[in-house]
Amino acid sequence: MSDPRLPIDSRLPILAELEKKILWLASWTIHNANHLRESGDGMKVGGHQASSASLCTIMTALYMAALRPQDRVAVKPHASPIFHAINYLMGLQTREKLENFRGYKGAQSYPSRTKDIDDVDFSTGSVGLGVAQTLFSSLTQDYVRAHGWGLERPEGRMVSLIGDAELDEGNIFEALMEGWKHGLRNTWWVIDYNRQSLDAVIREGLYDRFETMFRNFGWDVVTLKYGSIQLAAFKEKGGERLKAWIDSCPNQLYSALTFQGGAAWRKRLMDDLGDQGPVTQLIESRSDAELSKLMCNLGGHDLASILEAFESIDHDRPVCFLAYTVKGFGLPLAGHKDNHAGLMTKEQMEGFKAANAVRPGHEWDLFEGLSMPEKDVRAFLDAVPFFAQGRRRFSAPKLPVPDTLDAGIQPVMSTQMGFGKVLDDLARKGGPLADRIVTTAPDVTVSTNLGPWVNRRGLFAKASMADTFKDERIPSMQKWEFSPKGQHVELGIAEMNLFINLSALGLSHAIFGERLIPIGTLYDPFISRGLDALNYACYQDARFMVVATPSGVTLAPEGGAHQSIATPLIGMSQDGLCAFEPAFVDELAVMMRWSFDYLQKDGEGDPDERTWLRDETGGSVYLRLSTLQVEQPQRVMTPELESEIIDGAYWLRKPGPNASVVIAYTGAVAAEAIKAVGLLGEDRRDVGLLAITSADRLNAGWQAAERARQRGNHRATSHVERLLGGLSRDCGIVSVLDGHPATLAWLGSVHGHRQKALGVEHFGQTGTVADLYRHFGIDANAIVHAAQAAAPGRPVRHLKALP
Ligand SMILES: Cc1ncc(C[n+]2csc(CCOP(=O)(O)OP(=O)(O)O)c2C)c(N)n1
Ligand SMILES: [Mg+2]
Repeated sequence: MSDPRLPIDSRLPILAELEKKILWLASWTIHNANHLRESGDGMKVGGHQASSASLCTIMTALYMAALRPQDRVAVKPHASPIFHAINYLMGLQTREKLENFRGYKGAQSYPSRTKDIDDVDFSTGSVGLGVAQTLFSSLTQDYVRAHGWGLERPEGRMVSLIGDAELDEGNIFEALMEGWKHGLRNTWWVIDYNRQSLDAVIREGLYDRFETMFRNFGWDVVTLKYGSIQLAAFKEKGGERLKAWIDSCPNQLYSALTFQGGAAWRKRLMDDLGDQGPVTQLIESRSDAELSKLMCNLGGHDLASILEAFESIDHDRPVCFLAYTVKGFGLPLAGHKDNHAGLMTKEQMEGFKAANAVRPGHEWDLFEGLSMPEKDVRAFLDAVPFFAQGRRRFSAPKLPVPDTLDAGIQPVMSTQMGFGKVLDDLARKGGPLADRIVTTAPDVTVSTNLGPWVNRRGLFAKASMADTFKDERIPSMQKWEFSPKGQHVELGIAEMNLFINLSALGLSHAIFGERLIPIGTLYDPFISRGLDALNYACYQDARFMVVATPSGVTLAPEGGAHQSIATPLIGMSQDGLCAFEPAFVDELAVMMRWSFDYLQKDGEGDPDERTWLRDETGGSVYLRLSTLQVEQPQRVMTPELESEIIDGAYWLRKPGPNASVVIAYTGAVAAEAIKAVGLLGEDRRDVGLLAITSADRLNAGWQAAERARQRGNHRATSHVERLLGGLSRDCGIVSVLDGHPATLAWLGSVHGHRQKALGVEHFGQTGTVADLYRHFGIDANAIVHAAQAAAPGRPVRHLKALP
């Protein structure tokens, strides 16, 4: 009966039963959880009830009929109870988790790939991001298949269920533009056009804006406005006038009448349309309940129209379904403008329970209250195509990572140059890892030094496109040839798109069973522009490397507007993202090699007892690089040094036994720190120089060791505790970086040392690097000054007075 080849009519009765069941289970989940909360901590479960109900019909049609196992869905955040209810029906969600909806370890408020047990394809929560994720996921599918991978699996559709107010989010428009450029296919967006947002009823005429916009971007638009009951009524005598009235009715009024119900509809329709003739007859021939049913029978609540619309799509062009719905459909809250946080009262729930023929104590029973034989329903569920092949989450084998990476080290160079060299070398040598790397950048490919890689590996496009400049023999450094085998995805400037693209590419192993190693580059300050999307990508456990360059005030004359201050703190605080900031290119090569492995890990979360970090779980990586050319150390990379670089810090100069001060630096200011140690040499003994390669990992290890000790493991010691453990109690620490001083300001707390934390707190000033380091107090002189204050003793003779 669930066979999609069967006529829609034969599936409708059972789908209608399931729709009712799903709405019941979702509503009960919310009510039950709220009831428990009210008697407990008083937290209110708002926002879900009405918002879920408006998508229930559409989701029933999709999950129970139209979707195929290869399709992937992003569900509007507040429709999670419907999603969980569907999964519960299918045996993929537990009663225990539903009873604990929104509680500790219970089913999540918004579908979560990483935290929910049911088969969530894409997490949602921050509105707009899941929508764009489906678009980029479809582009990822095209990328994977164009490279000849995963062809044994059928192509899937990437489906997003979108709240109408969700379309206010600008990132959706940015994504639409990118989709158009890349020839988007296989993407369905279903807009839950209930004309209500969280606070309000939306503007009149939005429909036309939506329709024109989607058509402009090359999408098909399918409107689901009238349900079959309405369509039949329009054919009755006077029906045309009723249709015209519906079409011109303001959103606010439609909502208000929906809430008020049959009698109110009757009064209003009679006042506006009553003609003592056919229209009056059309209205009068219906009871209040029938009239209400007719007026609420919008396209988005009519299973037959929805199924027909979905099943009639026989092409791969992107389609926007604009489905008229009623927020709170089927519930007493339907249509009320304040219903977003509305909940059914106990009395209303009792009535709803009775209407669903659910006996007290049987609320969670799967087949309670159904009017069809249980075995028929079971047989239908067992054969629902979407779920028929079990869990749809894949894995992919790990790609081997070379033992070392060659960064073509020159005596003087920048970390950004080193990054370009590593990729260039990988591109030249080839191999499985190089073939699976996909780079992407928001219009900064050349300026972030991806040029050499792109020259070797080409730009990706579904259709080949020659480089006209090359054909015309015009000399150019960049060979911009597009082909289906290209490995660089060029994006427009929108940084949100960069991160969502990384999110989609970085889930390829799980969604399409084909591993990619995505590397995205951008200017460091613009991380903030795409920050929510970056957070979203990490939350979904997508795996990628983000390389940000240039960074800090070190970009100097490039302009004050492009300086980044907060990004080192973002690197430390972003869960799922491991942040490094190398000073030297040999460090960078070590970090990148380690990262290629780390991106592919998916092991258990037991901490490594040396660092207390949970590296086996893997994650994404952020490299904060610089364009400043600095003298590179002449040294041999030993396994010990490698491991310290990865752990987050090493002594570039070990402090002697009588050290009264140590300098701890990160990144581009290395040369200043080295110079400061030289200047201090005559007046402070045994000064140590600590190279911090990852404040993030150093801090995380320290915090984790502290927690382990609190749990009774007294021997737990982190890397930073060992590094600083040998310093005498009254040794001072000066920390310095081109970024916010708080990044390293915690070092003194590790063993209780006095600390001066230098860094950048203001931005916008332009000048040379020397001007700016002096201006912000992160040059050698400022470091010496801080060292003198941190380690009292005789005045340091090389110290210049601070301006
Ligand atoms: C980025 C972001 N901002 C704000 C919110 C809070 N929020 C949740 S749903 C919502 C609007 C709901 O309107 P709509 O998308 O039309 O869905 P409906 O409730 O009508 O189903 C808002 C503002 C959010 N989840 N994400
Ligand atoms: Mg809405």
